[in-house]
Parts: sequence; structure tokens; C-alpha cells
Amino acid sequence: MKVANVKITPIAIPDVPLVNTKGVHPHVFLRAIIEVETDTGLVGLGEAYGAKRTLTGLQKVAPTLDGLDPYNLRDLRARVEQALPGSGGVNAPTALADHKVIDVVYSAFEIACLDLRGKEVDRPLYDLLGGAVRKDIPFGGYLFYKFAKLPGAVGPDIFGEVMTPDAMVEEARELIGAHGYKSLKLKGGVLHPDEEVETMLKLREAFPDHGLRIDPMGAWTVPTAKKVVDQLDGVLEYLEDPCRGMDAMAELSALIDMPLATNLVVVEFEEVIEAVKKDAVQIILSDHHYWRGATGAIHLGEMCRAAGLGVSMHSNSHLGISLAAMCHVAAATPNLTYDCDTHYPWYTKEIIKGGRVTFKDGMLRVPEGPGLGVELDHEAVAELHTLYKEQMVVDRDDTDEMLKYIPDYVRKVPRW
Ligand code: GKR
Ligand code: MG
Repeated sequence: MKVANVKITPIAIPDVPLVNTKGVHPHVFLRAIIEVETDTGLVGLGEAYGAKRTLTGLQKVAPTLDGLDPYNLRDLRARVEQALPGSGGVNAPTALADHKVIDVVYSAFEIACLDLRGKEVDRPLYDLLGGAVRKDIPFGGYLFYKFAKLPGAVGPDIFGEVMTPDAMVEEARELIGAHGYKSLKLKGGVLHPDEEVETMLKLREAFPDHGLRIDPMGAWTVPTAKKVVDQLDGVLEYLEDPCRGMDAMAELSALIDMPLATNLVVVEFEEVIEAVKKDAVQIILSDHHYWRGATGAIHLGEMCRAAGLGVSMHSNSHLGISLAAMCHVAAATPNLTYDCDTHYPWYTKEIIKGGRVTFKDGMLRVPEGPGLGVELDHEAVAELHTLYKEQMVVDRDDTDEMLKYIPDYVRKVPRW
């Protein structure tokens, strides 16, 4: 089996104005759909970020994959590195962490290669990752403060404006009602820390048995974070990225018992070692989109086990191919003992056959394959590709977008 043709299709999906510490989501989010066809007639799927740096990387690598053996991931890595010298990072400068273009592009094609291998041997992808330790994958409800949608923006709004602690409790109630989540993560760093503490305490009161987390994405100084930790003692299962940078996280970690998690200060294997040396975090969020694919995410899990760290799973705005890959990684990561993050409920579109997937009691059954176990709905892809061309949005910049709502907005991290 050899790669014969690669197709990359950028798509735009209607988004809602979810707020974070650097701004707000633009009215569409971008993904790239990857189809890798072999000389044996199989097609392997992948889903990657669709913003310009990733898209350009995918498009440059695609023609160089001709003849690749999908079992040879070392060759895939070599071809990606050769096609993308000095390609830098994928994110806009206003983002709070970056990922190398080569890692993100490699990750996307790695998933497509694994999908092909699963299809060839007629086994689900989790079997290629060492086998499933769980088949029902628990996800948490991902709470966002949000603005109401601007007039004229594409797609439906969900919940309207949610900018107070009480409104957030209602958002959580609706998400739990619709999907049955057993845990909740709040994207913090948006309101003053006192209001976010109030939000968490109200969530605790309303949902006494749910696991709770907050992720202010580096919005707090060490003293502010320490104060929040004192106020939320016994309330959170972990605190995600309260402070900006490895050293600030280490400083806070030395002052508190509450476990700290991250998807901002540890995004490369080398940083795992630094984090352990500094005891900066106790939990690392895995994500196959930049931790060198599904096999890389499994390696991260093993490294965390050896280092005595916990593993959780990060999400970004995504559709069903990514969701399937997340499920396979979660199925095959023994020490992934926290509910995974997902942005999925914030969107209404889908590009896989069968349409939107349904959570049951907050869980998804890992697809039984072969490979990823999902098939592409080409009509749905074509519709969202048309939206991509119409919208003419080619990058994600939440800070820029925020100026549409607050014209004198200044991004400041940490802010409090
Ligand atoms: O969707 O606004 C967002 C999130 O802030 C996302 O971009 C982050 O990558 O969910 C992520 C996180 O856990 O930091
Ligand atoms: Mg985070």
C-alpha cells in the first residue's frame, strides 16, 4: 500500500462568540480536511487546524507524500521536515502558546496513515495504539462566557449572552441536560477573578457531584492565583494554566496543594522534563493535533506515567474526524483518568456520515473502525468549503475579533 494522491480541503464552520483571556472567537472557525488515497483504493482521513500557517504547511507537504508507505511514520516525518524548513509556528502572535508547523502537519498526516492502516487490516485505530483500556470515553462540559452573536454573523447562536455567574450556571444546566456531562470546565480569565470564584462556587452549589475545573489561560499573577486557590480549596479537581509561563506555574505550585494542569507551558516533549524538574505542573493535557499525532499522544501518556504526572485531554474547535481520533487516543491511554475536553457541543455542523454524534451520560463510544471508524460526507464538506471561500477568513485572531465588541480592548496576560 502506497500513497497515490492527497487532497486538502479548507472549510469554515459557523462559530459562536466564546470569550477567553486573549479575546473572542471569530464568527467562523477553520479546519482542513485531509484525504490520503492509496494505490490500493483506500482513503485515510485527517482533520487539522485550517488557519493559514497550517493550511500552507499541509499544501506544501501533500505532493511530497507520493509513494509513502503509511506504515513508515519515520519516512513521513522526514518528508514533512524536508518540505517545511524553517516553517515556524502555526498560531497568530496573539495566541498564548504555539506549536511547530512541522508537528501539526505531521500529526494530521499521521492520523490519516493510521486510518489507512486500520482500514487495510480491518481493525479499529485504538488497536494500532496498543489496544483499548476503555470503550466509553468520558467528556466534560466545556463552559465559556460568551457574547450574543453580532447581527449578520453566520450560523445560529447558542445560549445568547452569558457574562455573569448566574447565567453560567444556566449554561451548565443546559449543557448537562443535553449531553449528561459529569464534569465541567470553565474557560476563565474573562471576568474579574472574584466573579470567576463566585461562578465556581455557584457551580459547586448547583452541581455538588460534578468534577470542576477552571482554565484562565495565564490571566492571573502568582499572588492572585494563590488567593483564588485559597477560595476554591476542595472545590476543583485541578486548576489549569492559572499563571503565564513555566516559572510562574512552578512558583505557584510550590505554594499550594491543588494540582496544576497545563496545555500552555508544556507543549513539547522537552518541556515535560523541564516541568518535572521544576515541579511546575502535575497534569499535562494531551492533544493528538500537536503532540505528534496519536502515537505521540500515547508516548506522552507513557512519559507522564513514568514521571508521576496525570494526563488529561485538550480540545480546540473541531468536528467529527478529530473527535473520533480523540476517542481512539483516550481509549488507548491507560492513565488518562480525567474527562476529556471538547468544544463539540458549541457547533451544529458535521462532515462525517451520519451527522452529529450524540453524547450519552457525557460519554462517547469509541468508533469500532476500521481505522478511525468514520466516513466523510462529501456534500457537507463541499458546503463548508463554499462557506470558507465566501467568508474569506484565513486566520484565527481572537484579539482582533474582540475589537468588534470592545473597540478599546487591550490584550493583557496576566491581567489580574
Ligand atoms: O476555544 O477559546 C478557546 C480555548 O481557549 C482554546 O483555544 C484553548 O486552546 O481550550 C483551550 C485550552 O484549554 O486552553
Ligand atoms: Mg487550557
